[in-house]
Amino acid sequence: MASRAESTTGKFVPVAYLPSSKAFTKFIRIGIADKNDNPPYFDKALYEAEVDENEDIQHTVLTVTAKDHDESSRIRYEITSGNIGGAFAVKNMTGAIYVAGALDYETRKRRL
Ligand SMILES: [Ca+2]
Ligand SMILES: [Ca+2]
Repeated sequence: MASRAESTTGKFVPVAYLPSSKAFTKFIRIGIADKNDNPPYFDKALYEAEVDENEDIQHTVLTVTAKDHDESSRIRYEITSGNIGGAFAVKNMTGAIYVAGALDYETRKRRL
């Protein structure tokens, strides 16, 4: 019988051979890597928040959260449209949307 040992690299390697035969057993461990083949999705179809027009810059309005079925996905957030005047910004790692510029109710009533 061949015995086995786990090497430091995580592969099983044969450590003993049958003395009277050239036959031996190899142990191979196969890891399945998760390919990034699923698109991320938000946990809600619509996020709503109210923000006062006098709110401080950097004030977090709400935090959006996206998920992904792939283990290998790293999600980054950005605002791609609708952010006229740069009134809002998002922290790309956390999805926290915060006030980035002066808000004026009369001119930016329907911006997000
Ligand atoms: Ca996958
Ligand atoms: Ca993905």
